[in-house]
Amino acid sequence: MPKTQYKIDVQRIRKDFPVLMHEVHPGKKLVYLDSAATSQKPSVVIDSMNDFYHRYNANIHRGIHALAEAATDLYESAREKIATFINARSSKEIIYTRNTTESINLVAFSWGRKYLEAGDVVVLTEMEHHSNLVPWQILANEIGIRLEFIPVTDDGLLDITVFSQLLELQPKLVSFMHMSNVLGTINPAKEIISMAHQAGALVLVDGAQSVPHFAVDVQDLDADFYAFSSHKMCGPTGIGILYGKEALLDKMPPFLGGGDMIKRVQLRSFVPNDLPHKFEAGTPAIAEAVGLGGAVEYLDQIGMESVAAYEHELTEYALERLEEVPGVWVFGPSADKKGGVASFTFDGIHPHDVAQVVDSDGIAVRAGHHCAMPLHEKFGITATVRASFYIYNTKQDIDRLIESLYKVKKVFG
Ligand code: 7TS
Repeated sequence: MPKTQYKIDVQRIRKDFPVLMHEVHPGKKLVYLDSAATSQKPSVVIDSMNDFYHRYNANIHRGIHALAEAATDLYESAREKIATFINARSSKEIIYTRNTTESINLVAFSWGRKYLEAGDVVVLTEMEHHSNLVPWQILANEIGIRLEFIPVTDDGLLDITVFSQLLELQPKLVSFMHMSNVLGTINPAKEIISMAHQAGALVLVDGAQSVPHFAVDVQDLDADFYAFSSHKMCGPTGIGILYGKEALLDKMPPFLGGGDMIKRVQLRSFVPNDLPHKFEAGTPAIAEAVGLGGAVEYLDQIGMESVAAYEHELTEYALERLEEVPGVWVFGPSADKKGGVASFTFDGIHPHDVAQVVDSDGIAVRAGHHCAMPLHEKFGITATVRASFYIYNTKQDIDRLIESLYKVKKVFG
């Protein structure tokens, strides 16, 4: 991330997140360093959902009554905000799903089953989250597609030389994470997409860790599909997004069948609805869409350039301070190539033990394989401790973590 000026008043931002005011153990105020798992929610998001249930609750796209129209307007205007946020050409290219996982499964199920045949190559990477591995493994078992992987180097980067060689296999699809949830690596998405396109492949990007943390422009990237989750970007759980180029989505068969995704149904046949509704079967997460719209507005007001620059400063500081602790080994590249994630091991101490001791100090970190077992295997470990940062974290939060790590050393050292 480039060094840019930012205009973030972190103390003011912290006041927007009610959960940060609470003590999680007596006398221990929460230090939340687990935003890569899920972010905290600002009051504007919580209030927008409460307001929806207090004043507008109705099902969408079906009633003619005033509330149904208001609910539909709110649901659709959130879609417009999301389209603008990632610079999609049209809100028809924004499909509401449940999360990143469902967005990727939608592409595998609908596009994959229509366009992939036995022997076709899909290129993934060794750093993927399970949600961008298992859907393709299911297709490999079912159809016989062949999976190839861009290797991860020792310093946590994708090996682009091997990627160019894999492109000689003429893959149908390349799918990779924009930012790693374990290493923090920000992958060179534009370069990978352009190389894949030159080789004739389509590209799906897992944006679960990128959209919340830096500006993403799907047109500039020229991504064919881009998946992300609301809950990691200040929005509620239960809703996610699949962006897809209209021409591609238009030709894809529906994912789930049922109400709302159809124009007409007869006993033995149906006519699918237009985009984006073709992919939204059944009553969707309406209040959650409203909440996500609020989250997008909130992030937009802070400015994604400022979010990225502030998190970069925190990450640099965290890596410096972690290096001071004897026995701590941080994975992934240097701060200039990564986002706000620091995963580490602590000599001879199990990550779960580390997490438990720091929790007693009110500090929330995650310990485990972070749904990236193959990546951990690659590094010869089964688990790491992960601290991840967002706009509401401070350097004092990191100081408290470091202090607590010295305590861990005392207990287990
Ligand atoms: N892709 C990446 C890069 C992720 O980090 C995650 C969630 C997902 C996909 C799946 O997102 P979901 O919203 O569908 O669950 N990552 C994590 C994590 O690192 N800790 O908890 C969830």
